[in-house]
Amino acid sequence: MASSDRDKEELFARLSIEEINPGTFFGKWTKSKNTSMIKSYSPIDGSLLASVTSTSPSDYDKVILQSEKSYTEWVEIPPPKRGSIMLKIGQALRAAKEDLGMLVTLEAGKTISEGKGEIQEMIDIADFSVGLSRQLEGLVIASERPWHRMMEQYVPLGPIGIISSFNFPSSVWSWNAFIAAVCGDTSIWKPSSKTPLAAVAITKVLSRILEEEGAPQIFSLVTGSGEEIGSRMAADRRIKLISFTGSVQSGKKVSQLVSERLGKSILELGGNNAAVVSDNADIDIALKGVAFGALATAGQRCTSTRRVIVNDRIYDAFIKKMEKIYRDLPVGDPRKSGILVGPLIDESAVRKFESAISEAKRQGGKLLAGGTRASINGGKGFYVKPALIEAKPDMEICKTETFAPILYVFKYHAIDEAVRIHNSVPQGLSSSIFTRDLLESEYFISHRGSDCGIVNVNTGTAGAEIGGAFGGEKDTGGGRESGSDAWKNYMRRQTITINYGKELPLAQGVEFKI
Ligand code: UN1
Repeated sequence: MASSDRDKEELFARLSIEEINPGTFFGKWTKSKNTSMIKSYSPIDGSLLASVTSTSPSDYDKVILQSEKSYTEWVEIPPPKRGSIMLKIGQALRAAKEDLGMLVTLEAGKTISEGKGEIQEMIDIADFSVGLSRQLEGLVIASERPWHRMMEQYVPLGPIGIISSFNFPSSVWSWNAFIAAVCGDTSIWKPSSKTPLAAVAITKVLSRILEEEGAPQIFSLVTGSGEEIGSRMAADRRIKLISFTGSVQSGKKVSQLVSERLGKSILELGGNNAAVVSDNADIDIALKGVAFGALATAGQRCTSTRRVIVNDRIYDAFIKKMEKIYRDLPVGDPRKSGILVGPLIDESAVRKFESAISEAKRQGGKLLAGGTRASINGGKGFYVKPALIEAKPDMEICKTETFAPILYVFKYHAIDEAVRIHNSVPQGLSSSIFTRDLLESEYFISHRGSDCGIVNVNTGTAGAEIGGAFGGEKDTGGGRESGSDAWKNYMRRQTITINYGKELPLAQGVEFKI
């Protein structure tokens, strides 16, 4: 446990993190001159962890040129060989799991278990990418013309850009970077300015493995604000795909810049996820699933449960139990064992939490538990007592995503009403129903049910495995990353027709005599 300055110093030494870190990597580390410093503060106690030099415009160009050059070498390595390098990367991450997990705890304020879980998620996607490296398959399609064959294959894109968010400072990047790597792409990472250290530490681990393997440096790093570097990347034609994780508002700007140049994008934007708790639910499972969904990462996940829709026959009993969970919640320093809710990322997140609660009250909501600042670590750090609010589904505040632990509770009578409430928000990432009734569960997962990209039964909205495609509909942006066939986003599709005959028959029976 990095409880003292000495522990922190030792951790930083093992991860080769300095007091002032270069924030630019393009095969070598560079501290850009005359640029602003990005200061990484720990939300645990507000202390300065270290600083990172942001990337200057001329160094940004060097990064792109190096990524393009690395691509020309990397793309010539057969995919299964790329996979065996990813195997080594997965092993290196296993070896560094404790240290990297602790860094995520220090920088993002996650509990120890969640910090390690985040590194495990990277290891999982590294393993997945190894298998995938031998399964980048295409199709053979029946041709309508004699002596013709049609095929479909996927070829690499080139350098791609990944703009990641503070709440998953490493794993969401790896969903993109590792899959793109076995597909043959190189990647340029711009992490959140709230969590640049995790990105520096991870890039150090990975660049060492690539060097040992004699592979080109395919994982580059740039740092700086979204407005500057993020927008530059989005508008840069040399970056074939932008994968963006963040707010709906920023996602719309990124999407406009990318589509202006007809580039590709993957958008993983906000969620406003709900759980339906039926009177047929196993109540203990439902309580745990809803609580984890609402409270993990202090409600700062895209997948966090923000609304719970409870059947009126069990409403009172369920809410009473939920209130007790909220009243007894261990909020505190996330390095301590037993703590379930750590701090929010910064002061502005606390302010947004407070103003959403006042707004909810103004719109008719009733605060059942929590909803105030919590004084931990002598008032330093950004802790709050998660809020449980009885509300009405049509309240405007319940349709917006506040990136903080606020759970709105609604009542329903019939399942179609629950689904209507569920789908009545602009966002569409994750959803869940707790029920042991097969008919209800089938209804919820059918086209009549949840309108989200992720639909769960008897497990909460948060905590997806890497094996499935991750992403959502409506304002969530429609992107898919991580498992399943999301790899296809990191390649371009070619439809190929081969004539191996002695004539030139035309499709659709068209005649053309010369
Ligand atoms: C996010 O919040 O951006 O499903 C990603 C989950 C995690 C990933 C969340 N595996 O909650």
